[in-house]
Amino acid sequence: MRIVILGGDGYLGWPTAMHFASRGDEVLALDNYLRRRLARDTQSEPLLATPELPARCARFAALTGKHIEHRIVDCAEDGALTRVFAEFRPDAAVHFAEQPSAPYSMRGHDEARLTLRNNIGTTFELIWAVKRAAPQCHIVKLGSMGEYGTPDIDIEEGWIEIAHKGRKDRFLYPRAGGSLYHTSKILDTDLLEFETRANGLYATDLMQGPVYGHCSDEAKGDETLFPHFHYDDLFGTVINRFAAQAASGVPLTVYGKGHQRRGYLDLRDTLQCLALVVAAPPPPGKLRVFNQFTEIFSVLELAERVREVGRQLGLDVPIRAIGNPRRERDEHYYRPAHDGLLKLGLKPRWLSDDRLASMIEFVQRHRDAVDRTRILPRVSWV
Ligand code: USQ
Repeated sequence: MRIVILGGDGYLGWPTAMHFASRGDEVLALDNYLRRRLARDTQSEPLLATPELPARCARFAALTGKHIEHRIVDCAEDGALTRVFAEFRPDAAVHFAEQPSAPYSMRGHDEARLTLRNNIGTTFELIWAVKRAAPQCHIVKLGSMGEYGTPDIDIEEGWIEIAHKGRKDRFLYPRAGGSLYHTSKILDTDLLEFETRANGLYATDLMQGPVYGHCSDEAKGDETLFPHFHYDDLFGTVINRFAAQAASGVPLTVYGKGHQRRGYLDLRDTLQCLALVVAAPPPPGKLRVFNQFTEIFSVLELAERVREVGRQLGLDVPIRAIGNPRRERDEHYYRPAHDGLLKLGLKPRWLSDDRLASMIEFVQRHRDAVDRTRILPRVSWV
């Protein structure tokens, strides 16, 4: 297949590019290095300085003989994607080209504005590129489980049937984001739903939970092919952060009581989900939604798992509850459905001690690069 990846330099985009290229697909990775720039601007650079796309693609080709084409392009720029799509004619477009951090989006006016403009702008341009240049192309957009918030009822997969005054209809599941970032994801889901319905497009939205892991199999252990590993408060997700904290002797930063529950998945399972979804496009005209996670944990359960694995590695890993910088419930009901991807064939990898140990050991090898000043939360929305 011909697969274009928007945000092909990112934590998920780069492993996705390697994954499809390894299978023999023709892959084009697009990126404008926005995430690298935002990380520099906020003193939140990843643990290792990852090579830019030309060097990564060359290294991957030398290691595997597989080719990843790349282009430095701003996906939100007027018409840029349409020009790329007219030339490349993708069968599928995987859309990661969004500002992905909730704390970054809550830092101030400029960060909120950038998040909103970039995330809606890239989705808008993608939809028009498909409409104008590749109408059969399957749009696979990364959504977020955080779009739903933590309602006091079961969360369905994207759609819910509502009975009201004796009549029934199906609607997008009600959503309530916990940050401006999550709200931007709600808006782009609504945009994609409308355009899919109005124009008979092929589209899937993946409501993904926080991802963990420092590498995917396709990197074959070569650290120059690992994705950006963020352990900072802005771009690091919680399990990666806890692994880095355990490795560098920083107490695990549990926000609030730590009872907040989320659905998590291994980076390698993100790749598995994408491959399954791309192989089975939905019928045209109706947005398909999957809830993309494999296991639910509370933050405290995660901290205890990391402490235990740290202990097995001979590390003393204290847990420190700190005031929650976010406005989120830490006691709540949480029962989201997630059958769709399992029915497509997903074989989940459960969070294992081995995976946690290899993440901690990875950070230990680069312990000197850890900057402790970027671990405690620097942004509060309370
Ligand atoms: N948390 C802590 N301590 C920390 C960091 C986080 O207790 O040091 C807590 C947070 O308060 C939250 C949970 O861990 O309750 C998850 O936080 P996170 O930073 O791992 O994830 P989040 O900000 O929600 O965002 C991440 C990705 C985002 C994706 C989202 C999926 O950055 O792109 O959309 O996960 S979800 O969380 O389901 O919305």
